[in-house]
Amino acid sequence: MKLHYSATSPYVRKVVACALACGISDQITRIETNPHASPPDLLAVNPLSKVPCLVTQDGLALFDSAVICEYLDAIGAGLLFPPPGPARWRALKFQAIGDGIMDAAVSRRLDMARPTEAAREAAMARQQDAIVRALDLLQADPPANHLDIGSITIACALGYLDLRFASDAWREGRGKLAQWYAAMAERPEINGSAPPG
Ligand SMILES: N[C@@H](CCC(=O)N[C@@H](CS)C(=O)NCC(=O)O)C(=O)O
Repeated sequence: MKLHYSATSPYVRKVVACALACGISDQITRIETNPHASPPDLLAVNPLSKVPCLVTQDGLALFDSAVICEYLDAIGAGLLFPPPGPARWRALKFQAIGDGIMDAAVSRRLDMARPTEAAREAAMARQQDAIVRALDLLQADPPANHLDIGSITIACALGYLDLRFASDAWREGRGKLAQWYAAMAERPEINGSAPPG
């Protein structure tokens, strides 16, 4: 397995710690990666240009850290994600708190490095590029037509683009994805959870 890796990323560290805990770290080859430079070999496996990204023996590209850790636990010792019950919800809640601290701290550090309007514009353009690449991936490989956590999340993400960035015209050139979303948006679960207005 190959792990797109950055030594200072707390999310990468989480994955490495899980691999050690599962006894499978020797199966992982680290690929030193600067995600902020959007290197082509990272973009080829993760349109969001983020580390960690794990490419499995079967060639499956997995991100983000929560997904990778669950995968490693499934193929390894299987001790890190307790079965459904209070211990599981508590462990997942702490994962969410830890991830939330990382999100806030990493974002704070990036903002410190962006004192000017030009730097802010560049950061916004970088986010937009990530969205466009992710939309292209979804157009090429749309989620399931039935409800699962993946299709629900993608439908909510596309709904948010319509709500906040209606002028972005994300449907242009992405007919397959637009069709997929139109069908999903009619489902009572997606329709019934839409913001008012
Ligand atoms: N939710 C993701 C966050 C990963 C993340 O934000 N990684 C940072 C490095 S610490 C990154 O790759 N940033 C590049 C970018 O945001 O463009 C996870 O849990 O893996």
